[in-house]
Order: sequence, then structure tokens, then C-alpha cells
Amino acid sequence: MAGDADRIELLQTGPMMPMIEAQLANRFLVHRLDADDAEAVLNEAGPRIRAVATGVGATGNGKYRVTRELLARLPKAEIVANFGVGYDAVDVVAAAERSIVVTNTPGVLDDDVADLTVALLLATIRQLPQAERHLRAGKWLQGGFPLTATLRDRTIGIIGMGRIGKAIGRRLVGFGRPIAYHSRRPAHDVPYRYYGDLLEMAREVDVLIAIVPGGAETQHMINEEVLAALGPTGILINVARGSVVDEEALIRALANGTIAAAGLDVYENEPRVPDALIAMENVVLLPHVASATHLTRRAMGQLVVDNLVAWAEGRPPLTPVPETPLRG
Ligand code: NAP
Ligand code: 8YV
Repeated sequence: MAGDADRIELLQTGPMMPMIEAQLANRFLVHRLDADDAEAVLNEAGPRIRAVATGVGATGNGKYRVTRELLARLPKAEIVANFGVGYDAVDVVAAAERSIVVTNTPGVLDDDVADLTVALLLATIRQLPQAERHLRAGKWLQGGFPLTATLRDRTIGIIGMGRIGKAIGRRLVGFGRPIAYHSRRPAHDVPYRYYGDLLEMAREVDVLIAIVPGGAETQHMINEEVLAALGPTGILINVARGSVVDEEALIRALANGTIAAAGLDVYENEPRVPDALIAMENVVLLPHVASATHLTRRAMGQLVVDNLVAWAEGRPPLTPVPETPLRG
């Protein structure tokens, strides 16, 4: 192993999987932003840091954001490797301005996220957690669980037809229900009906599944109007980012019957989930676990490391995001 003086200095914003931390420590001189005194770390090592590893936990967790202000403390930064395909917690505009390449973890999580999305859809529409709670509470002895809604009479609208949207679509084809989708441009390799206008699609479908990136462009795209258009038998599944849904409008819509139910994996202020949602019976709530399997998280972790090592060896990083350039 190279001596400390020869090693590239890297900033890790928070705890990461042990397999990532071990490889980073082997290859780089790692500084931790979640150390006791983050200011001291930035003051002392910031000017020498050339690489950042980030994206631990839920990306909605503000604590681990890579902001313009943080990048300004790292004048020699060249790469930010994000654990997660969604990189809304990294200021890519600030990174691009300084030719800092940002990498993410696309592709390796599509299947697990799509599987979980279908599971969440079925759990929500057939009320599986509620039915299980009924049994565990001994209520079956008093009577069977009430009948539920079904997928059998529904059209499904997917918001976002990228890698994961397509993987969800492939699975839903097997359910034999009509599928539609909304994105800014039509995807040329899918047979589903395209809507350029989300509101129009919301009026036509009975289920909305959100799987778009977070960030300013998609902020609250599922708002009061879209929920009203989805209607009183409608179901919303959000596996995208909490920011995509106006959470207060959703809580009102669930409380007053504007829509029937929601299945959520993501929230506006993770890991805090509003008490109002927790108290509701017509929601299924998951703690941002769509990609959280051993196999997929290992593949994501390895991609974080492989991007950093490729860059450190003078090769192009494997999976740069479109907004930031490749450095030679
Ligand atoms: P992707 O391949 O880049 O697909 C994104 C899709 O969203 C594309 O169809 C894109 O089409 C559409 N889109 C982007 N901006 C839009 C806008 N303003 N309005 C409408 N549609 C828009 O990304 P992916 O790999 O499928 O991942 C999607 C997102 O899922 C991630 O960014 C992440 O936030 C989320 N995610 C969540 C979890 C979880 O744990 N819950 C796990 C993985 C991913 P156009 O460009 O044509 O609009
Ligand atoms: C992860 C995700 O939960 O990839 C994403 O965008 O939201 C999830 O796979 C998150 O990135 C960090 O744990």
C-alpha cells in the first residue's frame, strides 16, 4: 500500500457499507465528514481532497448532501461518487461548473426496485399489511378481513419510463392490465400509451406509480390537482423521491377520500415520516427500501468504488451522470 503522503485524499460524507469503506481505506486516504468536528476536517484536509464518496442512507437525508457550499471547501475536488442512482442530493450544477465529474449507480438496482414496486402496489391495493395486522390482533376469530379493491379493473400509469420504469412495465405486462406512462419525451422502445401531460394521464388511469428523479424539475409534480384527477378509487405508489409528491396535499387527499390509498417508499423529509401518514389505515409505508437487498446494495457499493478507482487510475469513470463531463 502506498504511504499516506502518496495516497489521493478522499472525503466520505457519512457511514457507508463495510465493503465500500474497506476498499476506500485501502486505496485512498479517507477523511470523514461525520467525524466529531466536521469543520476541523474541512479546514485541515479540505484543500487537499480530490474525491468525495457520498449517498449513504436515504438520499433525502439532508445531512449528507453535497452542496455548492461543501464543494467550495474542496477546491481540488475532481469527482463525487454517489451511492444511489438518484443523485438529487448532489449539486450537479455546481459540480459541472468546476468540471467535477459526478457518478451514480444506474442499472444494477433496476430489478430489485421494480420487484419492490410491484410488491408495494399489490400490498396497497389488496391491503396485505392491514390483513396481516387483522390476523395478528386476533380479529380473525371475530370475522374475516373485509373485501378489498383489485388490480383487475385498473389501468396503470407510470410516471418516468427510464431504466426502472421500463423494468416495472415489463413486470406489469404479466398482470394483463393496460399500461400508460408520462415523461417529457416518448420512450421509443415501449408499447405503452404515452401522455406528455401528467394531468391528462392521471384522469385516465386508476393507479399512478412515480419513478422519476428528484430535484427542482419534478418537485411536487404530483400535487393536489393531479391527485384530484386520479380520483376517489385511485392509488398512488411513490418509489421515486419524496420531493416528487406534495406530501401535505397527499395527506389531505388520503384523509378526505380524494384518492383511495397510497403506497410509499420515500418521503419529503426522510427519515421523518409525518404522524398523519403513520396514523392512516389506507397507506402502506416502507422506509426507503426499494434497493435494499444484500445483492443489489453490494453491486451499488462496488460501482461506487469502481468509479473512484477508474478515475484514480486515469481511466474514465464508469457511470458519470449526464450533467457532468468525463475527465480524461
Ligand atoms: P432514468 O433511467 O434516468 O429514468 C428517469 C425517467 O424519468 C425517464 O423516463 C425520464 O424521461 C423521466 N423524467 C425525468 N425528468 C422528468 C420530468 N421532469 N418530468 C417527467 N418525466 C421525467 O432513472 P432510473 O434509473 O429509472 O431511476 C429513476 C429514479 O428513481 C431515480 O432518480 C431515483 O430518484 C429513484 N429511485 C428510487 C429508489 C428507491 O429506493 N425508492 C431506488 C432507485 C431509484 P424524460 O427525460 O423523457 O423526461
Ligand atoms: C438508495 C435510491 O436507497 O438509488 C437510489 O436512488 O434511492 C436507493 O437505491 C439510496 O440511494 C441510498 O441508500
